[in-house]
Amino acid sequence: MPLAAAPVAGHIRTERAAGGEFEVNVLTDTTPAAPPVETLGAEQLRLLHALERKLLWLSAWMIHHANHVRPNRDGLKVGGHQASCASVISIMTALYFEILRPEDRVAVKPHAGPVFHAINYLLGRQSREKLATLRQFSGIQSYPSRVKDGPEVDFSTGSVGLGVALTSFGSLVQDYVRLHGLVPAERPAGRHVAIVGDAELDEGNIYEALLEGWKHDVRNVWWIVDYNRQSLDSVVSDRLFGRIEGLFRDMGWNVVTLKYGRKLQAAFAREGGEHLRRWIDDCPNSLYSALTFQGGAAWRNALLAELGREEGVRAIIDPLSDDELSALMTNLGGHDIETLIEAFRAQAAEGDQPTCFIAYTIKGMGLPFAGHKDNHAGLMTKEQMAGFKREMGIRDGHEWDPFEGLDLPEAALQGFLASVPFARRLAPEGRALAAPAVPVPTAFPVPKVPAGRKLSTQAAFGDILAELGRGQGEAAEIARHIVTTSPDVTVSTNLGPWVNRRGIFDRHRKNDVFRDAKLASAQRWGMSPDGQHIELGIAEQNLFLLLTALGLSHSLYGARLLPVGTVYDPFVNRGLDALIYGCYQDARFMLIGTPSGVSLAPEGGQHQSVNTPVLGIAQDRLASFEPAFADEVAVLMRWGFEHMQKPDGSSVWLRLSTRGLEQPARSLDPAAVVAGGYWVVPPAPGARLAIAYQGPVAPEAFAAFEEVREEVPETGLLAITSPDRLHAGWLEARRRARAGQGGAPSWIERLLAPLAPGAGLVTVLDGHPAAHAWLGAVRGQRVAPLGVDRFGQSGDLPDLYRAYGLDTEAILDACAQMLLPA
Ligand SMILES: Cc1ncc(C[n+]2csc(CCOP(=O)(O)OP(=O)(O)O)c2C)c(N)n1
Ligand SMILES: [Mg+2]
Repeated sequence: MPLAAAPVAGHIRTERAAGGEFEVNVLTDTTPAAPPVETLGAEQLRLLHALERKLLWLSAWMIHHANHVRPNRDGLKVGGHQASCASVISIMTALYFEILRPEDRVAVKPHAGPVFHAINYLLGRQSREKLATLRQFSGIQSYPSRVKDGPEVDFSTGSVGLGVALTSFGSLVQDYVRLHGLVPAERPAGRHVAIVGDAELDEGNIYEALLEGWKHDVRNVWWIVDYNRQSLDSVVSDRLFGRIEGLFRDMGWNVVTLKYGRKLQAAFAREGGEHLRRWIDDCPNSLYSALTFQGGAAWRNALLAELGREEGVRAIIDPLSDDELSALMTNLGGHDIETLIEAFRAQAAEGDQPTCFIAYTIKGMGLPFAGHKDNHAGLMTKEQMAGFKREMGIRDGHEWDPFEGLDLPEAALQGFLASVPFARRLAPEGRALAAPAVPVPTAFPVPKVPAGRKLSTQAAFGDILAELGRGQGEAAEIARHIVTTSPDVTVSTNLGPWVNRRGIFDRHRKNDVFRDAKLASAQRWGMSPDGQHIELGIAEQNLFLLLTALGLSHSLYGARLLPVGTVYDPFVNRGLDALIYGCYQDARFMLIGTPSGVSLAPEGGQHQSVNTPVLGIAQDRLASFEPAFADEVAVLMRWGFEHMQKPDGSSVWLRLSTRGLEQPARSLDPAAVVAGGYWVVPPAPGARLAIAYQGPVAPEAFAAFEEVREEVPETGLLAITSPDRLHAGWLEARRRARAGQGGAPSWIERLLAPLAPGAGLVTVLDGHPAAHAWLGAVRGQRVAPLGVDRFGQSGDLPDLYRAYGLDTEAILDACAQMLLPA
């Protein structure tokens, strides 16, 4: 069935805007309508308060147990963040036990990991044994991790800011798969929720994502900021959030500020209450934090000194004990379950506008170091814990009991937990969905080049993708599932022909104005919900976050996508943390880094990528390659689409070039290309010399080889397509050998076996030579690694290759050195 005709859960409405009239495809939200905003019943409130108390206890105990109860073998601090957990208890109680639906997807702020696991424990989705393994090997990770902590985690977090932004891209991807009819229409669409530490909003990637989300009209996203006005080092500047609120509104977000809880609001409503409100409103964050830490007597002194003479104020304060006064003064919106639930429900009933909730909280609320500016990594002492334990009514030996210390019948608590909406199963397979693999055609078309014409790997990539984009024959299915994206370098990375065939994705149908006006352009850029290219602004972190969301689609939304993202290879560095983050959660995508190295020549300078081959070796869950010829590109793209879908596969990175090369007429062994290298000309047994090349410097290596062979006929010529795969295979073989498992030698050991033990290997790539320098360790051969270790000079190819020592002369010199008697 052609994509355009796929059933779409939604309807079209026409909207008018400054740019004219356009159609809006409105997804039907099959989520059961939010209940009308109603006040919570007394019984429900009691249950929720009991669960709040339990989460506060369990999260603090998990961390205490890891630090003080479990044996410590190395004397190192285990750590954990009791104060960060305490700050967000009420927010997470309200969400998980009342507001969230099974189809919602959540990013939990990293330092609230223990609260998250405690919630799952209460819901019967986490074991008691596992709770005791926080930060232990194979135990619960320091921060929620999709890969290590199991299917309850929707988005990993840890590098602050990234998980937050990922929710926005997740929502976009959910819309994409629904509009393309790749998921059953009856499956409800979820809301994407991030529970955000306020310091996370210092990260620039948040604002990049907000801008991009606005462009794509992202809906159904909630960011709930745990506004404790504390980061790691300090108390946050007072006036900052006024600015931040404005930024959200400018990006089309609704902002809901939850500053005061019920008790304070009731106090404000009394005579003199206005003075109290103004005083708190004007109170600097640091003073408020200090008074919170000091407690009731300090609050009384401060309030009496400043407001004692104001009408009505003493009548509010005087009847209260120190503890009651402290409870009143710290009754902020983010700690008041009723305020929270009411606000969430009201917003849910409101519609799908992205919303930022700013929930005022106190870091460490309910713990001895509440409000103290140094509490970020603070842990309760054993004595403090003993007091806290008494206060919580926990008997020795019952620390992990789910209902210990709660003054409600166990059956009532159990019944409530079983009935919360989030406890329903999303699908028979659980929270992590699945989608079958998309069949990949047995061979990909290799672009045909007339004799004498040259072709670059970048052009070959564009041609192959465009050919797949025809969706003919065997390619029909894969073409439906490929989705491309690029941060404003779509045309210059040769994605143009694919985009012309498959269109640009947008929830709103927008015509191509140039095309309608019959103005000549090679690009046909009409936008529609059927399009298969997601065009991004330049910010590279957004590219990697979108690739991450697309690359998790099978697991999050039950629809298999084959994402392909193109970026100038040097600017991988600009988004590197987000790329690593995507790999960390095992997202599956194909990254095309092009152009790369100094071979982009006059266009180079600041655009040269030097370190990327080394990054490709070092990054886990990312198989990286650098082909030289079009037939290799075809092999690697085909293999990549398959590898991306395998349970034990990974993402794939192809480093490509704009340098055109004459294409060899030959038949290739695809397995060798994938394994990382092959002999173009095998060496004679016992040869003293070989030349190895990677990528676009092939012609220089070929020329040097022809000359060397005249004098040293035994020499071999090795094509390296992936130092990463060679290196990984070598390490794996060594690991197996150490474990006494023996087995076949690695591919690189086999490749190098015909050379003499002390043979010289001259290697060359347009990238950092460290990518090859390790080859000498494989069989003790000597390596002369040629490559680029300086940066930033543009020029033409002959000048650059000469300057950096990649030209035929340099290769010949290195060969000569290798042949000199030692
Ligand atoms: C990218 C990144 N930089 C630095 C850190 C170290 N770090 C961990 S938490 C934190 C401050 C967190 O403050 P906030 O987000 O307000 O959380 P909370 O107050 O709730 O603990 C910092 C700087 C990190 N985890 N990630
Ligand atoms: Mg904070």
